[in-house]
Amino acid sequence: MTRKIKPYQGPAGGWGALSATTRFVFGSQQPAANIRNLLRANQVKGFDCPGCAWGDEQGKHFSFCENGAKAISWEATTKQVTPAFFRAHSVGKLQRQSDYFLEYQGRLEQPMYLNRERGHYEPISWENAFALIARHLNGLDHPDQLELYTSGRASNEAAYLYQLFGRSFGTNNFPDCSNLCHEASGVALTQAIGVGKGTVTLSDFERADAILVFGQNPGTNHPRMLHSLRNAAHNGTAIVSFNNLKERGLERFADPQSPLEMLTPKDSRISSHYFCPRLGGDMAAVRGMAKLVLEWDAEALKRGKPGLLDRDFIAQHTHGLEDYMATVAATSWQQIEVQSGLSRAELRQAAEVYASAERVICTWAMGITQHKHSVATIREITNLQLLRGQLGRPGAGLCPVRGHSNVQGNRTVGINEQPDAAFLDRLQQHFKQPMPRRPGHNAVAAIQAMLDGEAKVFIALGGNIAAAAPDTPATARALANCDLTVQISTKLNRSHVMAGKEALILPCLGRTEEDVQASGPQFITVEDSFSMVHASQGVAKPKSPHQRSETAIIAGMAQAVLGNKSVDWQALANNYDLIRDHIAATLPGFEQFNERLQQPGGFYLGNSAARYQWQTGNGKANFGSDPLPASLIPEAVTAKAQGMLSTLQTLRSHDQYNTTIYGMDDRYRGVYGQRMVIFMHPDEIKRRGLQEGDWVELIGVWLDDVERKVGGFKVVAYDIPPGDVAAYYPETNPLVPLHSVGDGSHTPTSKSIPILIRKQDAPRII
Ligand SMILES: Nc1nc2c(c(=O)[nH]1)N[C@H]1C(S)=C(S)[C@@H](COP(=O)(O)OP(=O)(O)OC[C@H]3O[C@@H](n4cnc5c(=O)[nH]c(N)nc54)[C@H](O)[C@@H]3O)O[C@H]1N2
Ligand SMILES: Nc1nc2c(c(=O)[nH]1)N[C@H]1C(S)=C(S)[C@@H](COP(=O)(O)OP(=O)(O)OC[C@H]3O[C@@H](n4cnc5c(=O)[nH]c(N)nc54)[C@H](O)[C@@H]3O)O[C@H]1N2
Ligand SMILES: [Mo]
Repeated sequence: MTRKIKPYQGPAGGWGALSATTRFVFGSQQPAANIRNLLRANQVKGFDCPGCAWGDEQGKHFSFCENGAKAISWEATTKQVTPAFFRAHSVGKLQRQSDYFLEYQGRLEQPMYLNRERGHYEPISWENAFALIARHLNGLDHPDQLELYTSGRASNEAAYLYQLFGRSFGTNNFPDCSNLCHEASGVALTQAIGVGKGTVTLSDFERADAILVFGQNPGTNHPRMLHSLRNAAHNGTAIVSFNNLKERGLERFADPQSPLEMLTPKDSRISSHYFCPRLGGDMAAVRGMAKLVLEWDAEALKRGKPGLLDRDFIAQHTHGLEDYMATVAATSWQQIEVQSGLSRAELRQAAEVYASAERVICTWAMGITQHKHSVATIREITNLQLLRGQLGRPGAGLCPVRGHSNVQGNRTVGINEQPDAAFLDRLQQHFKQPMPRRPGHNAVAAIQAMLDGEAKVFIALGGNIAAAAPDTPATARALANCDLTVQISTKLNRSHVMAGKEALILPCLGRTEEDVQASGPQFITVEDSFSMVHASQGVAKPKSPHQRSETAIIAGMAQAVLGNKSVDWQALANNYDLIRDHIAATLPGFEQFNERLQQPGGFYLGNSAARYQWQTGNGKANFGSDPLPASLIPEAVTAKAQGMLSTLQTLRSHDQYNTTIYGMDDRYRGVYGQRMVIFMHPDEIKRRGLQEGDWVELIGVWLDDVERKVGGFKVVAYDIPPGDVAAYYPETNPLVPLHSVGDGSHTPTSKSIPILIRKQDAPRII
């Protein structure tokens, strides 16, 4: 493995993607299985790619991307984590290994129990594992001492059964990866338009005149989105990117599935305009654009011309324009320019594109949702769209681009710590048993409850909370404080080794694998970012006879804990059609669920806002009128740092899927063979008396006196606004204070962490 930093000159995609895919698919121990799997990815009779939540283009023969191929091959590995492996590796020893090492060991193969006395995981039968869970749960003083975490890969069927299990037990404690991810989108959109989901469908991307992409790196995280953006750019659609970094995927793309683009030097320009705001500066940037649109509108009206606002839409459908206009008028250009880091001239260019386009889509991801004022920022993006009625029309709307492949579906079917009363009423009526009404814990609250000893049992349906959550040492203490931690997982990860006093690993089948139950082969369903629900059926043979489906595992736990008085859990695990019948009976939009899945490509759940039905308190789409935050970092923190503060964003490299590290390269950012790097502007490097290649430690500065520090990072000069720096997650998670969360979203502020950077000696082993 050669470590080097070498700026990448090519387009995103292209031969680099093809050769990386080939290396990943053929370089593994199961190339034939990988190819068979890939041919069935995102096909009508195949499985939904577990990579991301972007929608499927129907009728395409190949429907996967480089990073989808990695996710699929990674799951298909023939390597297994056997009892012999655990005999050879104590938990203490495993704790000292890297995340890459842990996941690289292969698929979890048998249920395992952590014998604390011996310090090793040992095999346990499924029955004994379920009995242990039942003993702990039935011994709790209160159902809210249980935390049920979900990561967004779980199917609709598994997630629905899981929430039914939790609520039948008596708790709404459903912390989930969404709380660390797109929560702000759900909160802001629900306030503004009455539904916490995007309003567009995939075909809208073909009809838009302008697409504004905020805080998102599709070249790595949603590569199939580049196809939509490329096609739009070819049709003359303006693509305006707002990103703290110059991401290659937003600049240029060569489609590895297009012979013309591969064989000629003809790649596609993606963005027509590219702006690099300061971290957290997007709300100010959008406010600047809105200010210009409102000014131009007023001038046009004065000259007797038609204005720029969609006055019919505003009058009929919205509330709060006057307050919003007053707030915009009260926001000074000075504040807008300082906070956004963009000049008035730049914002004018952006506003001109917006104002001259008939149909505009705004998309966004983590660069928008992981700040303190994320809810207000998404309200501001919505305000901009409301001004010109850019919603509910073909080619126009709002599009939060989700992360995990079924994170949206999980929320739809009830993974929600604050469920609405109507849903609970329906569950109660249908299952003829009371449902808990107390709001539950989100991810940060769950960690705090475990730290405080209020929560005693932690069960995770997938994911890797120990590495994904903020304040890593605090999260580790929280897990260690639990009487029992249970991980339903495909691969070994940090959460298995940072475990509770007692701990279980329950190995499950993956999305790509055949799932055969008593009634025969099963399929599951998922919902993508565009509210399309469709079936997904695995094609690969399971690797171990001991692995069970997520649904079967949940049913087994529920049966052991609750018995089958009000729900026949085993019957549901035997035949997932029956779970879908319950979903159809309790969730609006899923009527005749099983029948509608027969349509190739699935069905559209619909979006009330896209139909101009506003399920808000006042029955209107609401303008928000939050002022810009007075400062992006608390003033007390800035004062503590005495002028030496940097703002850190923690982001993904090209070779990772969240906490799963596939490799050590970040090709488009020119980083090879390493992950411990910090991207800094050359002036910022100089200002700190540093040089490129120096080793530094990063020290968190926060309102509390907790020491937060990580070391061994190499300085890399990069095109990033001075004062802002970037490094990879999860290595930087120890720097994110548990209680630095978004207003109204409670999402850790992983994209704006105040830190100091201090030179250190070269690490001994480099
Ligand atoms: N291959 C792969 N695919 C994935 C994932 C993965 O890890 N690997 N993760 C999945 C998940 S769960 C998610 S949520 C998504 C994440 O998808 P992204 O949101 O694309 O993920 P990040 O790497 O966090 O990238 C954040 C982007 O926002 C920019 N940014 C950061 N802060 C700001 C800001 O304040 N303003 C602006 N304008 N830009 C900013 C960063 O420069 C970066 O380009 O991807 C999903 N798909
Ligand atoms: N600092 C910082 N922290 C962040 C972020 C950030 O940008 N910066 N991003 C946040 C975001 S957006 C998210 S979504 C979270 C992600 O948080 P999580 O969803 O908790 O983490 P993942 O890394 O996606 O989980 C990987 C593990 O899931 C298990 N797994 C994989 N496939 C399956 C399956 O099919 N079934 C089951 N049961 N298990 C499976 C494997 O054991 C694997 O080790 O992290 C968040 N944390
Ligand atoms: Mo995410």
